[in-house]
Amino acid sequence: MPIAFKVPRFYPILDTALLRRRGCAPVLAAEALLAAGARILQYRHKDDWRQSDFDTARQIAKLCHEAGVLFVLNDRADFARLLGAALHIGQDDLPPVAARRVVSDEVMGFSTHNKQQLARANEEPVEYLSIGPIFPTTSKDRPDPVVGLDRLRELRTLTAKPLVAIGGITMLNAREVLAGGADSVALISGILAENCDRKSLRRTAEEWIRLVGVAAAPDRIGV
Ligand code: 3NM
Repeated sequence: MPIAFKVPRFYPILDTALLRRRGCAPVLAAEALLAAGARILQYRHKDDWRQSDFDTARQIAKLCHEAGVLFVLNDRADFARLLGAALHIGQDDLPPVAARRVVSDEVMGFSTHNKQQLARANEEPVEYLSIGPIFPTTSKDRPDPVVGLDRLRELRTLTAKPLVAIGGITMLNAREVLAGGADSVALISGILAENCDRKSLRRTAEEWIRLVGVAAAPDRIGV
């Protein structure tokens, strides 16, 4: 398992369902994000996987690999292994210990939504945790109850692992989320520009990077 993993502060997620609804091609969106300077990129496909979805993931994995950017696949340990990708799993996926046996040497992230889950997840063999939804979101089916900024500050103290905040994060609230103790902000709708052309997507990502920075947060000491 990689040690001392640091999660980049700007964590864009390409959600295939939202991209389709907005008429955005995932590979073009990935290219724009990489051109802007993203250092991590997740591919999230919640529908049944077709060969074309796997091919798209493979193309994006290759682009990330060439750019030295961490490519993260959501949910599917088997496909992550085939692509040499990092893996992000949720509470209803393969448990972390089992997933670790599939993607032995890759970075793994694990979603949590409340205090109990976060405390338990802290003991799991994963490199980073996520917590959310911080604010109301329309990008996830049946989201858990909103965590909010006050509880984020409280939950931060439960783990020294890198903590990614997700859910309803926008350019207006992102800095408060980081000030609340998150190491990174993960974004689905926030990375989409009004128009899905390469230039607009790149400009939006550049704006995000100017706002939150791209580098990983420094080590957290004494948590
Ligand atoms: N996971 P947006 S909230 C994928 O609570 C996801 O773990 C969440 O999308 C969690 O940035 C969420 O558009 C949706 O709000 C994030």
